[in-house]
Amino acid sequence: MTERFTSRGFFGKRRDAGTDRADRIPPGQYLTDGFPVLSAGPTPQIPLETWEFTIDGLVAEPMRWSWEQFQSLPSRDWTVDISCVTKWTKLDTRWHGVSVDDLLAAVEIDPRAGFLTAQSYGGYTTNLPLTDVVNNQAFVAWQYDGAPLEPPHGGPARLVVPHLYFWKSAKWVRGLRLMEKDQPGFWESLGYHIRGDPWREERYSGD
Ligand SMILES: Nc1nc2c(c(=O)[nH]1)N[C@H]1C(S)=C(S)[C@@H](COP(=O)(O)O)O[C@H]1N2
Ligand SMILES: [Mo]
Repeated sequence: MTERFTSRGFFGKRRDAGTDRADRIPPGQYLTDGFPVLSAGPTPQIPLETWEFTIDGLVAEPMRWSWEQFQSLPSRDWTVDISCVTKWTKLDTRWHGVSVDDLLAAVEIDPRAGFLTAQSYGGYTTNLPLTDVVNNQAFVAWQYDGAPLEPPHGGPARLVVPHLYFWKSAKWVRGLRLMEKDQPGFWESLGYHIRGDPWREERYSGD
């Protein structure tokens, strides 16, 4: 079902690890070694016994995983650079989790679906085109730097879409809803850019 996206070489373009660090910092950003916490509300407490992850919307049959089922999906380590619209960039962040490709492989996507909304425990949402989450560009992580992801940073699990501003990386993610049209999420409805590419400085709507 993802073959309509897979043969296009320009997705998932990765900056080489050998590149000078300066070349990895998007325009207007500064480097940080810290890991600031940015949350629009309180950190939700989600017991693993009740945690679940759902893919629904424009799919033949919605799919749902318990925590235990989710942990048994194929997962791997990821090392990625992240950039927040508040202007910090952090290089070589280390995560462990499952690719969105492997999650989408579990459902039959309606051909009309072109976008999705990531939905979080606590009510946060953010919208993404499907083309920005396939081909190993995005993953759902439950470990950061070799340890369980801390709740303030989105634990038990968060979406990570490293090539877009970090507001697209929904913390406490509980599912993906596939849609025909791009529907602005939380920050996007408040004037942030609909896509949020840091290399194009897509910070606010109109940029
Ligand atoms: N559920 C949820 N996800 C969220 C947010 C939020 O408020 N709620 N903030 C976003 C923003 S603006 C940023 S920059 C990053 C911050 O992640 P961090 O707190 O781990 O640095 O999470 C994003 N994901
Ligand atoms: Mo942010």
